[in-house]
Amino acid sequence: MSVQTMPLNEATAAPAPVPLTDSDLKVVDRITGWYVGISIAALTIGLALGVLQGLEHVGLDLYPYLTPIFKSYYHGLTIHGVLNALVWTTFFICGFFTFATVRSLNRPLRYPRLAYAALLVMVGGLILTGIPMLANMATVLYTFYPPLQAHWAFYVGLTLVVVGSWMVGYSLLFTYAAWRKENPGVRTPFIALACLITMVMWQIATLGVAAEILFLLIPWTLGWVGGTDPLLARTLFWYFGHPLVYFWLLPAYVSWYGMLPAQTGGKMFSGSLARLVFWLFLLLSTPVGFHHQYTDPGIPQTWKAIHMVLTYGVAFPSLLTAFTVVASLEIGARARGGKGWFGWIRKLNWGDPSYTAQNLAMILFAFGGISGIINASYSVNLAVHNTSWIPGHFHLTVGSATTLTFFGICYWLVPKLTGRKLFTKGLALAQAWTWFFGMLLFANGYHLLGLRYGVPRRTMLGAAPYASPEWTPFLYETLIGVVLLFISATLFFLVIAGTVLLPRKLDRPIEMPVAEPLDPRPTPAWLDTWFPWVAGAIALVLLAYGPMLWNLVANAELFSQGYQVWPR
Ligand code: HAS
Ligand code: CU
Repeated sequence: MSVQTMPLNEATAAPAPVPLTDSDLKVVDRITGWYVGISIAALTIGLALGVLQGLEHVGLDLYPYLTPIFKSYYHGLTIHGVLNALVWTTFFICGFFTFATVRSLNRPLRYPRLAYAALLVMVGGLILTGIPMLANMATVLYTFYPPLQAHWAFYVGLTLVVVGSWMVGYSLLFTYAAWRKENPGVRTPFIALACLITMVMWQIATLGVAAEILFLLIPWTLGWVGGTDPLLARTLFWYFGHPLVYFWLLPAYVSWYGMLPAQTGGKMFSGSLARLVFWLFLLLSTPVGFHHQYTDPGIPQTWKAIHMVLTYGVAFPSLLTAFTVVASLEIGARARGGKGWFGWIRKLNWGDPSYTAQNLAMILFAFGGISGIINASYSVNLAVHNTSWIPGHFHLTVGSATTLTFFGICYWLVPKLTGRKLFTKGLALAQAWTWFFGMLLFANGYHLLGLRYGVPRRTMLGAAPYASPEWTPFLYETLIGVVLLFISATLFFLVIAGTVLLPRKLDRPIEMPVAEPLDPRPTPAWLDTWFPWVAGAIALVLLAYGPMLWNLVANAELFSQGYQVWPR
């Protein structure tokens, strides 16, 4: 008996399930195609600027030669951060989730027009953000900390991108509600449940940045209020900023748990554990933001300590993931003849670029996770905060766990959406491996520079008068990493462009990979119940943020004027 089709309460009169037709699938594929296309276009520009930053750090500043377009290192750094960290991720995730949820529920979108409207709002927001950013009127980096002040359109555009992503979430939740009515008592399929939990977490998280932009930044840039309160703004930002990193990570987990085992002949080690991990992220992702503000004055140590403890709590579901996902892959490798304690690793599906990219992403994430756990310590953080250690950490996480996994997903999703063969397996494999080695060197160099020499982050190191010759070997290590990453990025665009443009039809249709659980029995009902988890998440946020936010709002002083300190 199939797990997902067994009604637990057959007496309930439910509306008949709505079948998923080819034309419904076309709608979803079209929407997904737009999101994925836009995300890759944004990444192209973003990665090119990353190369310029790497070169600047070894004293090769190319920005003076590019002045008609890119005015300075900081202009480039802003575009790099916004396009890679905010646009590539958010657009890709909205497309991937729409695709995966509909297929997982096996039901059409409840309101396709809402999904189209969401896409339009997000694109409108992107254009509005992009114009002042490209015009050097919003060189405020991707965290846009006040009192740095961007053009108002930058903030309004970002707000629209967030509102559009909410609409994507509503579109999926309405679809789920309709599915639930038609399938009372049936366990939600894992992939759909995991996407929906992530979207609900995103709704809670984005309240912080929405409040920051709407109540503080927009009135301030439009001159409606005399100034702003940087500490309150930073606190609202990081309320959002930490769960933002899990919004980047969890789609990779959807794939690692729900899809990747099937790509190497394995099974999901435990369906219950996989669900528990996602619920734990809903519960614990948000009330940890003060770990980004350990050095901020004005927030008492007690609150920082509480958030530290909760941060160690939210690392726990990732530790569970490390063990269970590896076990799921091992099942596949052993079924393919793998033997020994570690010998089975050779039998994983290393010939498939989609699989390989994601497995390499997981290995890099093991290192990125370790540096995260180091950051999380209140005392050790003081040694690494605002140093190049932090970009070392986040290039292994969002730049590898997320990005390399999304590349791997593209290697089956783009052929699926276009009906064309992947161009070519060999190049795509080379892409994954060059990213892996490039990022290892790049991140290792950055971690060491930050830890040993306190090399600052967000800084034009090539022009720093305090630069020391001791930095040089590590900077050259990062440069080799940058060159490999440049080769890798070029290969990625070649593979995608070749797949989309060359008329080489698929021999066989591709389906979304879906990993079956090892134990086919239904997971316990409490792992398919929203109320306690959502209520718990809200309660924890209120406890961990409520008193401090209340205090900051009650004592808010809109004293700070805006600054535009960047070179024009
Ligand atoms: Fe972080 C700063 C703490 C995870 C991203 N983080 C950042 C910033 C970014 C970022 C962008 O506590 C900079 C923000 C800025 O601009 O200022 N981070 C953590 C902790 C975790 C963590 C505790 N971060 C992430 C993820 C990110 C991300 C995920 C993006 C996707 N981070 C911090 C802190 C700061 C910070 C402080 C502030 C620093 C400062 O001073 O400013 C944890 O969630 C990590 C848990 C992960 C693990 C790893 C599990 C391993 C797995 C893979 C297993 C695979 C294996 C290989 C073993 C415990 C799941 C198998 C191999 C085979 C062959 C089969
Ligand atoms: Cu964080």
